[in-house]
Order: sequence, then C-alpha cells, then structure tokens
Amino acid sequence: HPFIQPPQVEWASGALTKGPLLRKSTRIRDLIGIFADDPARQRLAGEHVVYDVEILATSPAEGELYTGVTHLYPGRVGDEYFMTRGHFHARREQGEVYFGLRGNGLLLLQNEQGQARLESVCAGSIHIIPGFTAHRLINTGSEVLSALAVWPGVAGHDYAALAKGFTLRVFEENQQIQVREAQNE
Ligand code: PAN
Ligand code: ZN
Repeated sequence: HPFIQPPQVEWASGALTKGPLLRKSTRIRDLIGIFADDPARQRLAGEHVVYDVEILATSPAEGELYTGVTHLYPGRVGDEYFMTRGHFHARREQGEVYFGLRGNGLLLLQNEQGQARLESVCAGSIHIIPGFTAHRLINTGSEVLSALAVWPGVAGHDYAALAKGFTLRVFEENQQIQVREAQNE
C-alpha cells in the first residue's frame, strides 16, 4: 500500500526532514537594538548566526497550522544571553505551543500590559503561549537550545509592537543566571 511518508522531526536534535522546508538564519548584524549592550554586539562578527528557524512549508490559510523548529545557539552579547528577537502575533488573539527538544533556556512571555514571566525550557517541556502574549527564547546553557513550535498560519508576526522591548533581560553574572528589569529604553 502506498502510505504517505509525512515529514519527520528527529527529537534529539530537532532536525526536520522529509518535508518541504523554509529556512531562515538570524545573525548578529540583524539584531540591532535587541541586546542591552549594542556596542558589545557591534564588536562581535556580524555574520555569526544567533538562531536558525526551519518551517514546514504548509498552507497559511485560516484554520491551518504551521510547524517550525528554532535552533538558538549558545553565546552572549556582553553578559546578556543569546535570544530570539521576540514578537507578538499580528493577530493578537492567536496563541502558540512550544516544545523544548534539547538544551536549556528560558521562554520569556509578556502580556500587553508589560507583565513578564519566565518558563524553564528543557527537553520535553511544553509551553502554552496564550493569545495577546509576546514570546522570546533565551539560551542560558552552553549547548544549542532547540524548540519545536506550532502556531496558526494566520497569526503573523508583529515585531514593531515591541519597539520598547521586553521588561526583563537575562544575563550571566558570576556564572549564575541573573534576571534584571530592563532599563527604560
Ligand atoms: C517562532 C519564532 C522563532 C524566531 O517560530 O518565529 O522562534 O523568533 P522571532 O520570530 O522572534 O525572530 C514563533 O514564535 N512563531 O510564531
Ligand atoms: Zn510566535
């Protein structure tokens, strides 16, 4: 019988295979204004990749879901851990689910009132991101942090709404994870 071979995720690495994939790399030079210490960012190699995203190329129609994997590499800009840009969904009411696959980090969640919380991300962790909630991954470990995500095709991304940024930042200080209130930027 000609069974359909669906796409696959290799759980241990997050590698997506057998599907039509879209890939995007985000580099140090793309992350202007994201980290607290921009001069420290400018001292790093601009072409250095901070995170890769792979998305199964599926339909963006109302009711359909996207599946993607983010690989966030270990590193810091100054003392601040590598992180994704972070966003609200353009359609604010649309939620998302993240599943930790490997590595160790944090998921920063923030509502429209600016109230933030942090969830630990590790292999097997499940993160329910409600609507109206901005989200950002932070790699606090020394390995790659990989997470699988499923979100509505109609959700879209709104990066500009976070122009003032998240209200929490995460740094390494004396080999410890330090959470600080962001300065009014
Ligand atoms: C994820 C993110 C991915 C990259 O697929 O888009 O982790 O983060 P930024 O989009 O903030 O650069 C997702 O949340 N999609 O909705
Ligand atoms: Zn999202």
